[in-house]
Amino acid sequence: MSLTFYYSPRSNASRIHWTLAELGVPHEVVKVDLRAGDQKKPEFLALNPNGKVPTIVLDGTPMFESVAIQIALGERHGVEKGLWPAPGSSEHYQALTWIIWGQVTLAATLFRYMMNTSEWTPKEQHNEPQAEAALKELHGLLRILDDRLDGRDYLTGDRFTLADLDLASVMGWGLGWAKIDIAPYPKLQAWLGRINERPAARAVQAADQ
Ligand SMILES: N[C@@H](CCC(=O)N[C@@H](CS)C(=O)NCC(=O)O)C(=O)O
Repeated sequence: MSLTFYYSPRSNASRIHWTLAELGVPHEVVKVDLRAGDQKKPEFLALNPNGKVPTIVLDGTPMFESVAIQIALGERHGVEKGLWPAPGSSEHYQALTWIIWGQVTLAATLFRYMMNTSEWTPKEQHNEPQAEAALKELHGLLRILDDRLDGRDYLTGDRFTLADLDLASVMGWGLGWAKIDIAPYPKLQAWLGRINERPAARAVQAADQ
């Protein structure tokens, strides 16, 4: 088994850093200096033509898109560690549903809100009605998540999985950045608290500073 992880701190790669810490899988880390433009170098583009992290090379095969990497690592190493449900189980289908929802629906809405409000995007590209619509949609999604966690400690039941990790990671950067108060979502708030207390989460947050 060989695994090389192309990483940059405080980026989308942090969730994979956290996953690898949870799994305790041996791997090599290659730091990609995004400010210096390492991600645009031909040798990196040959692995990921998008020029983005995270990227991994798993037994010689390059992979990109954090959610695809999460699922591959979960299926390969997470099942035996109890961090990913056995393929074909009901929990597996639930984990797939929520991990993809986190990316395709929740993160995309957060991103839309960000594009219309952030100081990182030029003001002339901001659109107030779009921002308002995205924020309203976001609150609807947080309500869905809070309801999902009613009577469940984690997304698929009483066991933490990499789906929880992935969504909590989106929340970590997104909600903090968007300054969204999650007090109206107490189950969501308690779930985030439980996840962020995990030793691997604390270790990675400290290393990411
Ligand atoms: N959808 C991709 C997004 C990856 C992404 O946007 N990575 C950013 C860091 S957060 C990046 O590498 N940016 C470098 C660049 O755009 O030049 C994923 O989830 O892996």
